[in-house]
Amino acid sequence: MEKKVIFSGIQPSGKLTLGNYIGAVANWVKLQDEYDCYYCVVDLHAMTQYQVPKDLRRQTLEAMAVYLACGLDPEKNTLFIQSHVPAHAEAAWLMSTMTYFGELSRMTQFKDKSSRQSENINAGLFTYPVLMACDILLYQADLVPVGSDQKQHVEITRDIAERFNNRYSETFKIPEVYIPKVGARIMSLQEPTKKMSKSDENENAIIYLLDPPEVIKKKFKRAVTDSIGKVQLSDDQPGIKNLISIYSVCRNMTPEEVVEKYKNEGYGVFKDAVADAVIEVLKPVQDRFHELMNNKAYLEEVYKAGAEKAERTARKTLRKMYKKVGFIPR
Ligand code: ATP
Ligand code: LTN
Repeated sequence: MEKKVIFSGIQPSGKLTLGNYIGAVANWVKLQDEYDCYYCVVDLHAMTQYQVPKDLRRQTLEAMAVYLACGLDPEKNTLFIQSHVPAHAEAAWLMSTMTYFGELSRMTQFKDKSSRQSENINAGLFTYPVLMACDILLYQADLVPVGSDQKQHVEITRDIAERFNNRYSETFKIPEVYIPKVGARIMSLQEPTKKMSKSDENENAIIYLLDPPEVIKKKFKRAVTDSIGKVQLSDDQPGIKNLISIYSVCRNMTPEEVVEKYKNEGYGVFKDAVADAVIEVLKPVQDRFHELMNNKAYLEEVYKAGAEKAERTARKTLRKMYKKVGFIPR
């Protein structure tokens, strides 16, 4: 039986965070044996915020190195860079003609980002979900593993795909979203009611995957908690709840088991334990990352082979799309 297909991606819009790891990459690693996986560094998407060209180049390569360092095997997965496969941008134009202004206006990411970057509400920020839909649909993906902030984008992908299928006959697989049970939304360490996001200006709010141990310790020590003073799962304690999720994922325990273990400890002790758990998980990732960044030739080999393989699959779907809408083949 053929393996089911997975597609997912991360924007190279900054240094990858613990949120990206727990919400996305750590799950990708778990899925790589069972599925035929396409994992992409979505540089076209990153352009919806201004990127300094040389930083974008570095961040793209670093994201690729992080994928490998976290344990994604290039023999089992197709690892590639979005701009290397032009079919994504081509498909996005066509699909944008089948996506409505009204539905794009309802996207919470668009609303959030346009209030955060009010000086640069570009058209790409608005049509972002169309390109994301094409990423997924070109590979006929069954499953899209993402953090919970991306659920709405997978839903609109399904709507667009169904619309195309209804209008032109069955063309796309309708994908399902896959969200982890714990860690689907790691929160900012400084404002625990907000998502930890790599484009946050406050560095203390974010654990970067490449933060050295002392920095991780310091950031957790400074993490905002509450005056209740008890390690327990309560909506009135978003800071503690977030730390419990992080610990629980890193130590492979349920949140309830974590509470049981730390319910009689103070926040200081618990924060140190969380920091240690994160440091332990990130240590091998960081070691491998530094090795990989010293071997650019290998990284190039991986993303080139990935692009070739991705291109074949994507072209096939794009050709089908063009034919169905009535474009004359060259
Ligand atoms: P940006 O701040 O530039 O929008 P981001 O940090 O939100 O970036 P993305 O590249 O948009 O990261 O997200 C990549 C993947 O990581 C997505 O699957 C997203 O759901 C997941 N992710 C991002 N932040 C978190 C988080 N705080 N908790 C859980 N998952 C997250
Ligand atoms: N929008 C996603 C990144 C992304 C993606 C995708 C995720 C772009 N294309 C396709 C899954 C599938 C984000 O995390 N901001």
